[in-house]
Amino acid sequence: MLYPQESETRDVKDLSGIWKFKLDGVGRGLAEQWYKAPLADPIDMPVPSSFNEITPDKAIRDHVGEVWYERHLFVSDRLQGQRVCLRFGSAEHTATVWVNGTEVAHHVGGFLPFEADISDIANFGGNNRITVMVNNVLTWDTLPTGYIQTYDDTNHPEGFRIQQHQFDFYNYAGLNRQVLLTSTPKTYIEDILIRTDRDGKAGIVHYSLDIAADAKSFSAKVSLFDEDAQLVAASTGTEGSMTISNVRLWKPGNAYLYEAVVEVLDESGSLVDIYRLSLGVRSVKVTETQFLINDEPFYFQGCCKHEDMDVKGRGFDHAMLLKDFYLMEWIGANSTRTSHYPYSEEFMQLCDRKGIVVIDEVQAVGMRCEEDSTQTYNDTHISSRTLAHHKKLMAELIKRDKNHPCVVMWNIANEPIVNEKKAGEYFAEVAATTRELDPTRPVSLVTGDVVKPEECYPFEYIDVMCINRYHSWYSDPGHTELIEMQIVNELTPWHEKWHKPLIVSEYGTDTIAGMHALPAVMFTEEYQCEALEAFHRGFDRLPFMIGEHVWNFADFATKQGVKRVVGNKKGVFTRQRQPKAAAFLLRKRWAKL
Ligand code: GCB
Repeated sequence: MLYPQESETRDVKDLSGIWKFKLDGVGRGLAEQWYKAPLADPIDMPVPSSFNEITPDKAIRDHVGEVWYERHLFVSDRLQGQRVCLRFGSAEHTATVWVNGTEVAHHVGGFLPFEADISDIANFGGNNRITVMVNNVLTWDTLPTGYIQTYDDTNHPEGFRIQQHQFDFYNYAGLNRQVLLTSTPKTYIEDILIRTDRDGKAGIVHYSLDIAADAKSFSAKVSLFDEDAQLVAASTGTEGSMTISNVRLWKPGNAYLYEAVVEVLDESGSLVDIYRLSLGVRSVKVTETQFLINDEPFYFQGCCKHEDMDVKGRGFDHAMLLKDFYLMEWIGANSTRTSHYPYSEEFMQLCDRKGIVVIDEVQAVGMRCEEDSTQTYNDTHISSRTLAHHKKLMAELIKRDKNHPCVVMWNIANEPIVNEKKAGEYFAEVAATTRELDPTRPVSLVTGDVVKPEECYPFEYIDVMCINRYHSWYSDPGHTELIEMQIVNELTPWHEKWHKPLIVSEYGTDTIAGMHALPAVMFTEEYQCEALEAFHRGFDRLPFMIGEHVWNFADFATKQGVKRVVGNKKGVFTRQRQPKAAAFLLRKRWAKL
């Protein structure tokens, strides 16, 4: 799915602003057809933003179920005859959209974009009512997974229910990314697939175009420009290859981007549609002990992140986006993982431009059934329905992110239960689907489970092992002196079993900024530094390690619980993006690596 863009033939209107909003306390809006008329007694709500923390109302913050958004939109007469769409960057987690009372889209799966074609029903030259119902409920059939807990006792009022889930970030919901009104001609470039190769000093760019056509005859032309706007190659047709002699490669920390200008022309040679796509030429390969980008060994260094901030929750914000990039640059990060869901398209574009390498993770998180002893992979928990949804989300993610040079690997899940045989069968299928959709990138899976390597069944089907470890935190609390030995003793057998390279994809300690102790104790800044240093001594002894991602870039919100003090405090920056002592330590280490 192409990112919306303005061009000679396309328009984009940003619908960010204040929308109307209404909580659907007991879920009667659909039955009462709230989409048929303006919402009764709405309040104001910003878009994009999570709705949870905008008001002081606990009922809104903790709401489980449906919420409704509405706004009026003037659609210009000029757009008559165009393909006019509403495009949602992300609605968490399920959304239904109506325009003037008619349903135009339904999408399951937050974090990924979807659009609604309103060309045939929009009131051109007049006002239109957009109504969106967003549901934040997670079930065993959705990703992330979750379930609704209800109570049948005298300690809870009738109807009391909570959303249970086995993941460690706040279930912020709503219209979290921009909503846009887009228009293209009816014959338009629907999708572009770019794959790149190298041949000596030359770069080869293979392309294939999907053109949605309402006219039978058209021709396509692709021109490739370098960063100085010089034409370096060109081709015609909906499929082809172009050669760039003396190619400038896209490299980590040194990104070079070409621009493909794709044009569709009618029989008389007049322009019908035009789209400009940034692309980078680079290769990715995995050996038993190395991750090669452009045939050079690459070591992943950086932090995992979250889309998380005060007030807006997971709401998209340009200022925070850039703040985080400047801090990633300052700390010396060359990579990140989109833990635990696809990040905004704007984030991916910046990674392309700044040369930040990305492990792109789908929202397969919380895949654990720990409330009883039942197996996780069965028909009542993680079932064939979850698997079908998982594959659909992989397809949507790959469709969205396939052309980003920054994306070097697809991560198909974070910390699912791995030691059931059925986990092997489940992830064999997800990995196969992923490879079928994109044979050019390796596949990884993250485990945090301390099991015997041979009992991590999904690892048979992936290319890179990602392992999360919290020595001296969740195990042996207080004993940082054990970390180096445990890392070496524990990780070596994983490589001996699987002969695949390994990234420690999470390690860290909760740390309250400004808390100090000597000797160090848990939760102090000294303890975080001591632990990270000990991990690093271990990592430096393991030749099959290809990366270290600290958990986490910044403190972030979680659900409330006895293990969390106003959220997860494992950030090396605070939630307001101020450095803890560990940030300086990492900056020093990563400058040297
Ligand atoms: C993990 C999870 C991450 C948590 C982290 C922690 O293994 O992948 O989502 O936030 O541990 O801090 O416990």
